[in-house]
Amino acid sequence: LHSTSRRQRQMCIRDSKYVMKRIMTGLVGIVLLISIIVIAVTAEGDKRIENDGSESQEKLVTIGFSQVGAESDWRTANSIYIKQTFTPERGYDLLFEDAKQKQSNQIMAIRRFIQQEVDYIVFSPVVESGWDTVLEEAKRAGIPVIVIDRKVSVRDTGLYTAWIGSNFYLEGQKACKVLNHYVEENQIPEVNIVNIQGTLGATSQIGRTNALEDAADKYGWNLLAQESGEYTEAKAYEVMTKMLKEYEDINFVYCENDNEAFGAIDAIRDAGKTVGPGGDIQIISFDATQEGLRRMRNGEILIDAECNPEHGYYVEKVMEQIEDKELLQKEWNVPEEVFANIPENYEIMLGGKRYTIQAITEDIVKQREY
Ligand code: GYE
Repeated sequence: LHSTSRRQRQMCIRDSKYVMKRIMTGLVGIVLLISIIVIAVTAEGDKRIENDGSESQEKLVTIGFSQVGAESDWRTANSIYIKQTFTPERGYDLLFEDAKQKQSNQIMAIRRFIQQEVDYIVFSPVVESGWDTVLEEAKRAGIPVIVIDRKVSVRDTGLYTAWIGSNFYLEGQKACKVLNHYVEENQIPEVNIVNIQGTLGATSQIGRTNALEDAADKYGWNLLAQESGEYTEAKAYEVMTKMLKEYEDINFVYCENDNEAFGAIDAIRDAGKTVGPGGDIQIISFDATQEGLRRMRNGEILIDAECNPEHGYYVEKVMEQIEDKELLQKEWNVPEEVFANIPENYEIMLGGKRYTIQAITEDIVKQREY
């Protein structure tokens, strides 16, 4: 019995050892399995966090944007449209730099963008010349350059991918044609016009000034004086004040943007003269900003050729074409209108094309965003 019981005990012990071993093996297995699952889940989680971080950063397209400055209402609107287009929510990281109207600041900004290895460089050049070197550097770095608003004049047009902006000469031609219409209708015997120019050397200045010079030749206007108002209200006030002292018989001022028009209007009034219907001097302007159109509605401005500042949409279109490796278009002209303080719309013909001159209304002023 004893031996039996011993054997039985031994068997029992063996059995329980066996059972224990099985349990232990099972436990180790479970622990191992749990550990593996925990490690796997954690790793997956980590990976997901990593992915979230890097993926969204990877996805953001970096744009280095060098803006001319903040010299005018038009410029402010242009900056707003760029900032509204290139937001992080829309997949962009916009590096916005204000050059304060200095080309040297723009060149420095572009060099910084190259160092930062941005995906695109977008800029509005303050003047046309002097860009070859820095654009060659961008090209060597393989960064596409999109020029907006004013143009660059470079030896090799391959130094930039595309340009988006206005036909400034056409804007000037339209304004002059409307002015001629006004002169004929009102039987004004003599046009004594002064020209407050934009920033000298800027494409917008060159186009608008050339259109006026050509129109003065064509229609026989006396172009009394030309001087830059640097696209600012303050400078235009100064220039107009000086011109009024020099010439007594000015009856038209051709300002190359709205802010210059505002400065000129103040100078005219401070000199004891009047603007608008029945007044001494009539104002021609460009941009058609909200304030410009409001002043037209008030009678202060006679003609305002619109300059469309909404470039963001087109910049994005160009980028899409670059991404798809199918750049269809190098030069993009934005659509624009002409407004005048007239009772009714009418049409003009220019280069075989028809353009509507819009009579200013309260609705047009209200609809204008900036
Ligand atoms: O008309 C003026 C701005 O180049 C089109 O620059 C741009 C001009 C715009 O300062 O208001």
